[in-house]
Amino acid sequence: MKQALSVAIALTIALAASASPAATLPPASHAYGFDGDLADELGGPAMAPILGTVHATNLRFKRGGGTVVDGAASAATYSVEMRVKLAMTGSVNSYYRLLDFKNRQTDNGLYVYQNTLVFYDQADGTSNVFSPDTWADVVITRDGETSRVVGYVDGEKQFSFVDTAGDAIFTMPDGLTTHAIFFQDDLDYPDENGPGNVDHVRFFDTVLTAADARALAHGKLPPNVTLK
Ligand SMILES: [Ca+2]
Ligand SMILES: [Ca+2]
Repeated sequence: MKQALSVAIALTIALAASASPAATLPPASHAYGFDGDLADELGGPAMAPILGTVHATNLRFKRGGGTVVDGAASAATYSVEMRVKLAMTGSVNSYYRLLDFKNRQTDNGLYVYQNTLVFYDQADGTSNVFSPDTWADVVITRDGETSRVVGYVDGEKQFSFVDTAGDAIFTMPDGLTTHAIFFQDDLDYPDENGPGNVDHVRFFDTVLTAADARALAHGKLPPNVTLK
């Protein structure tokens, strides 16, 4: 009886937890856990590392390297989440590329600069949210209807701007697929990058909310994702 009661209590607690109004994340469109391989958990195109090696739980890339995927991002309306650790982020007066949208043809894009999330040359985030060699959860969203781009670090909003220039629209170099390049810098104003690790990258075809970004930063998984 005592055992039956405890089972009943456990069931009640479980039901209460599942019925709580916690944020429900939208499903990811592509998910890369880098847990020993480069596959998209959701069956899409695989990542292709550049000067990078996949380890048991993450991908490690050298200075000048990163990882690239074609056909995973939707061009103008999307969210991208990445959990990243850069060896150096603010110790020198330099930019560190996080994401390139234009097939390396422009200096514009998403960087860390002096421990701050920056969308060059549109918007700067809060100072000193990154630390060298420390994991951070970065989310960028773009709404194709309003052109609004929002950036988050560890669930906190960093910047918001209207991307009338289209700097955050993923280009289609072959006219067919989008091209997302992580950590490797452009050819226009190059070499703004450094070594680091990426634990996972997730794409969404929707605009995540601040609550979604916070949930991801706290380790909540999208409903169709299992790899962290
Ligand atoms: Ca650059
Ligand atoms: Ca991982």
